[in-house]
Amino acid sequence: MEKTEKIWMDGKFVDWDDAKVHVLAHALNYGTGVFEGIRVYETSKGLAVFRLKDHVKRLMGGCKVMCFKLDYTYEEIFDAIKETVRVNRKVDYVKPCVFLCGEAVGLNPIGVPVKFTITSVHLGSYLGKDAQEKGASLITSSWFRPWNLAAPAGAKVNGVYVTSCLAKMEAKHRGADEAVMLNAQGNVAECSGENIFILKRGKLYTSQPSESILEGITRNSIIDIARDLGYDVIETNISRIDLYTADEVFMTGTAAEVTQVTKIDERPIGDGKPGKVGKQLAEKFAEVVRGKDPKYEKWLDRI
Ligand code: PPE
Repeated sequence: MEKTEKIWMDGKFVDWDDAKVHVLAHALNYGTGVFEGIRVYETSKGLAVFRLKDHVKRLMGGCKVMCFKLDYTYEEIFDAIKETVRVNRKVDYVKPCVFLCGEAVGLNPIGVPVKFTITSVHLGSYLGKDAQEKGASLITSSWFRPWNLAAPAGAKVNGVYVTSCLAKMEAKHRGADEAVMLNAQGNVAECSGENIFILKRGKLYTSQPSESILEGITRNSIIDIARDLGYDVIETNISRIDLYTADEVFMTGTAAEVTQVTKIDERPIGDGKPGKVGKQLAEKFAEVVRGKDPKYEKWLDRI
């Protein structure tokens, strides 16, 4: 990973190389952290953070789930993220992380000190230019998405991402770009770091929040954008067969943005080429995040 200049750590900016924690940090051993991923875009009026308010709210919600005591208000977090972008300038992705940094052996997280860091990086294309332009290939992972009773699937909790890492590795080992995970019911949940949509008979479908998904901010943006363009969008449960037989499939995520899927488990999706509706939505999304459509200006926070 290419270094950037400064990392915000508990209210102060430190150099990249000085942003360190102890090897016995509780979060390192037990995954007790909550994080976010936020995109920054160049617009004609300078840099803008996409849906920062929603990301801060989700981060704070995750801290509530984990019973982390945050010493910062919503406004302070909001400003600190903007300040981190301002200080580092050439970044396109921000990763705030609240985690238990105290040195501890033993699971009990109560009373273990919390650290709050904000890192910003240059991420570029998350799944690679090829997948973004020509469509991604997926496998169905043998790892299931941790369901709502087994893990806080709806919050971005660090430890929960072990399953995503295993699924992603499985995809790479099998020569695919990404993995889709099923849930306890055998329905389609989501990908390792993206939500999933299908197009069937002209309507869009995406897994509903009770299907053990992370309710993605990009997902919610695409639902709004698609409805504004006149599409029916239905949040429901989706089967593996629905995926294979869909006319189009695409993934959404802050990092992956809107990425079309052209192959799943060696089966071509539709005619095996990126679909028209996915393309339309990807293009519209690219416009919206760059401040080219005043209707969605409310989603941008200028730096
Ligand atoms: N599901 C999961 C499991 C997930 O991690 C993400 C974000 C999404 C759905 C989409 O959510 P949203 O970004 O709010 O639209 N995954 C992050 C990448 C994880 C990583 O650190 O790598 C992201 O896109 O930032």
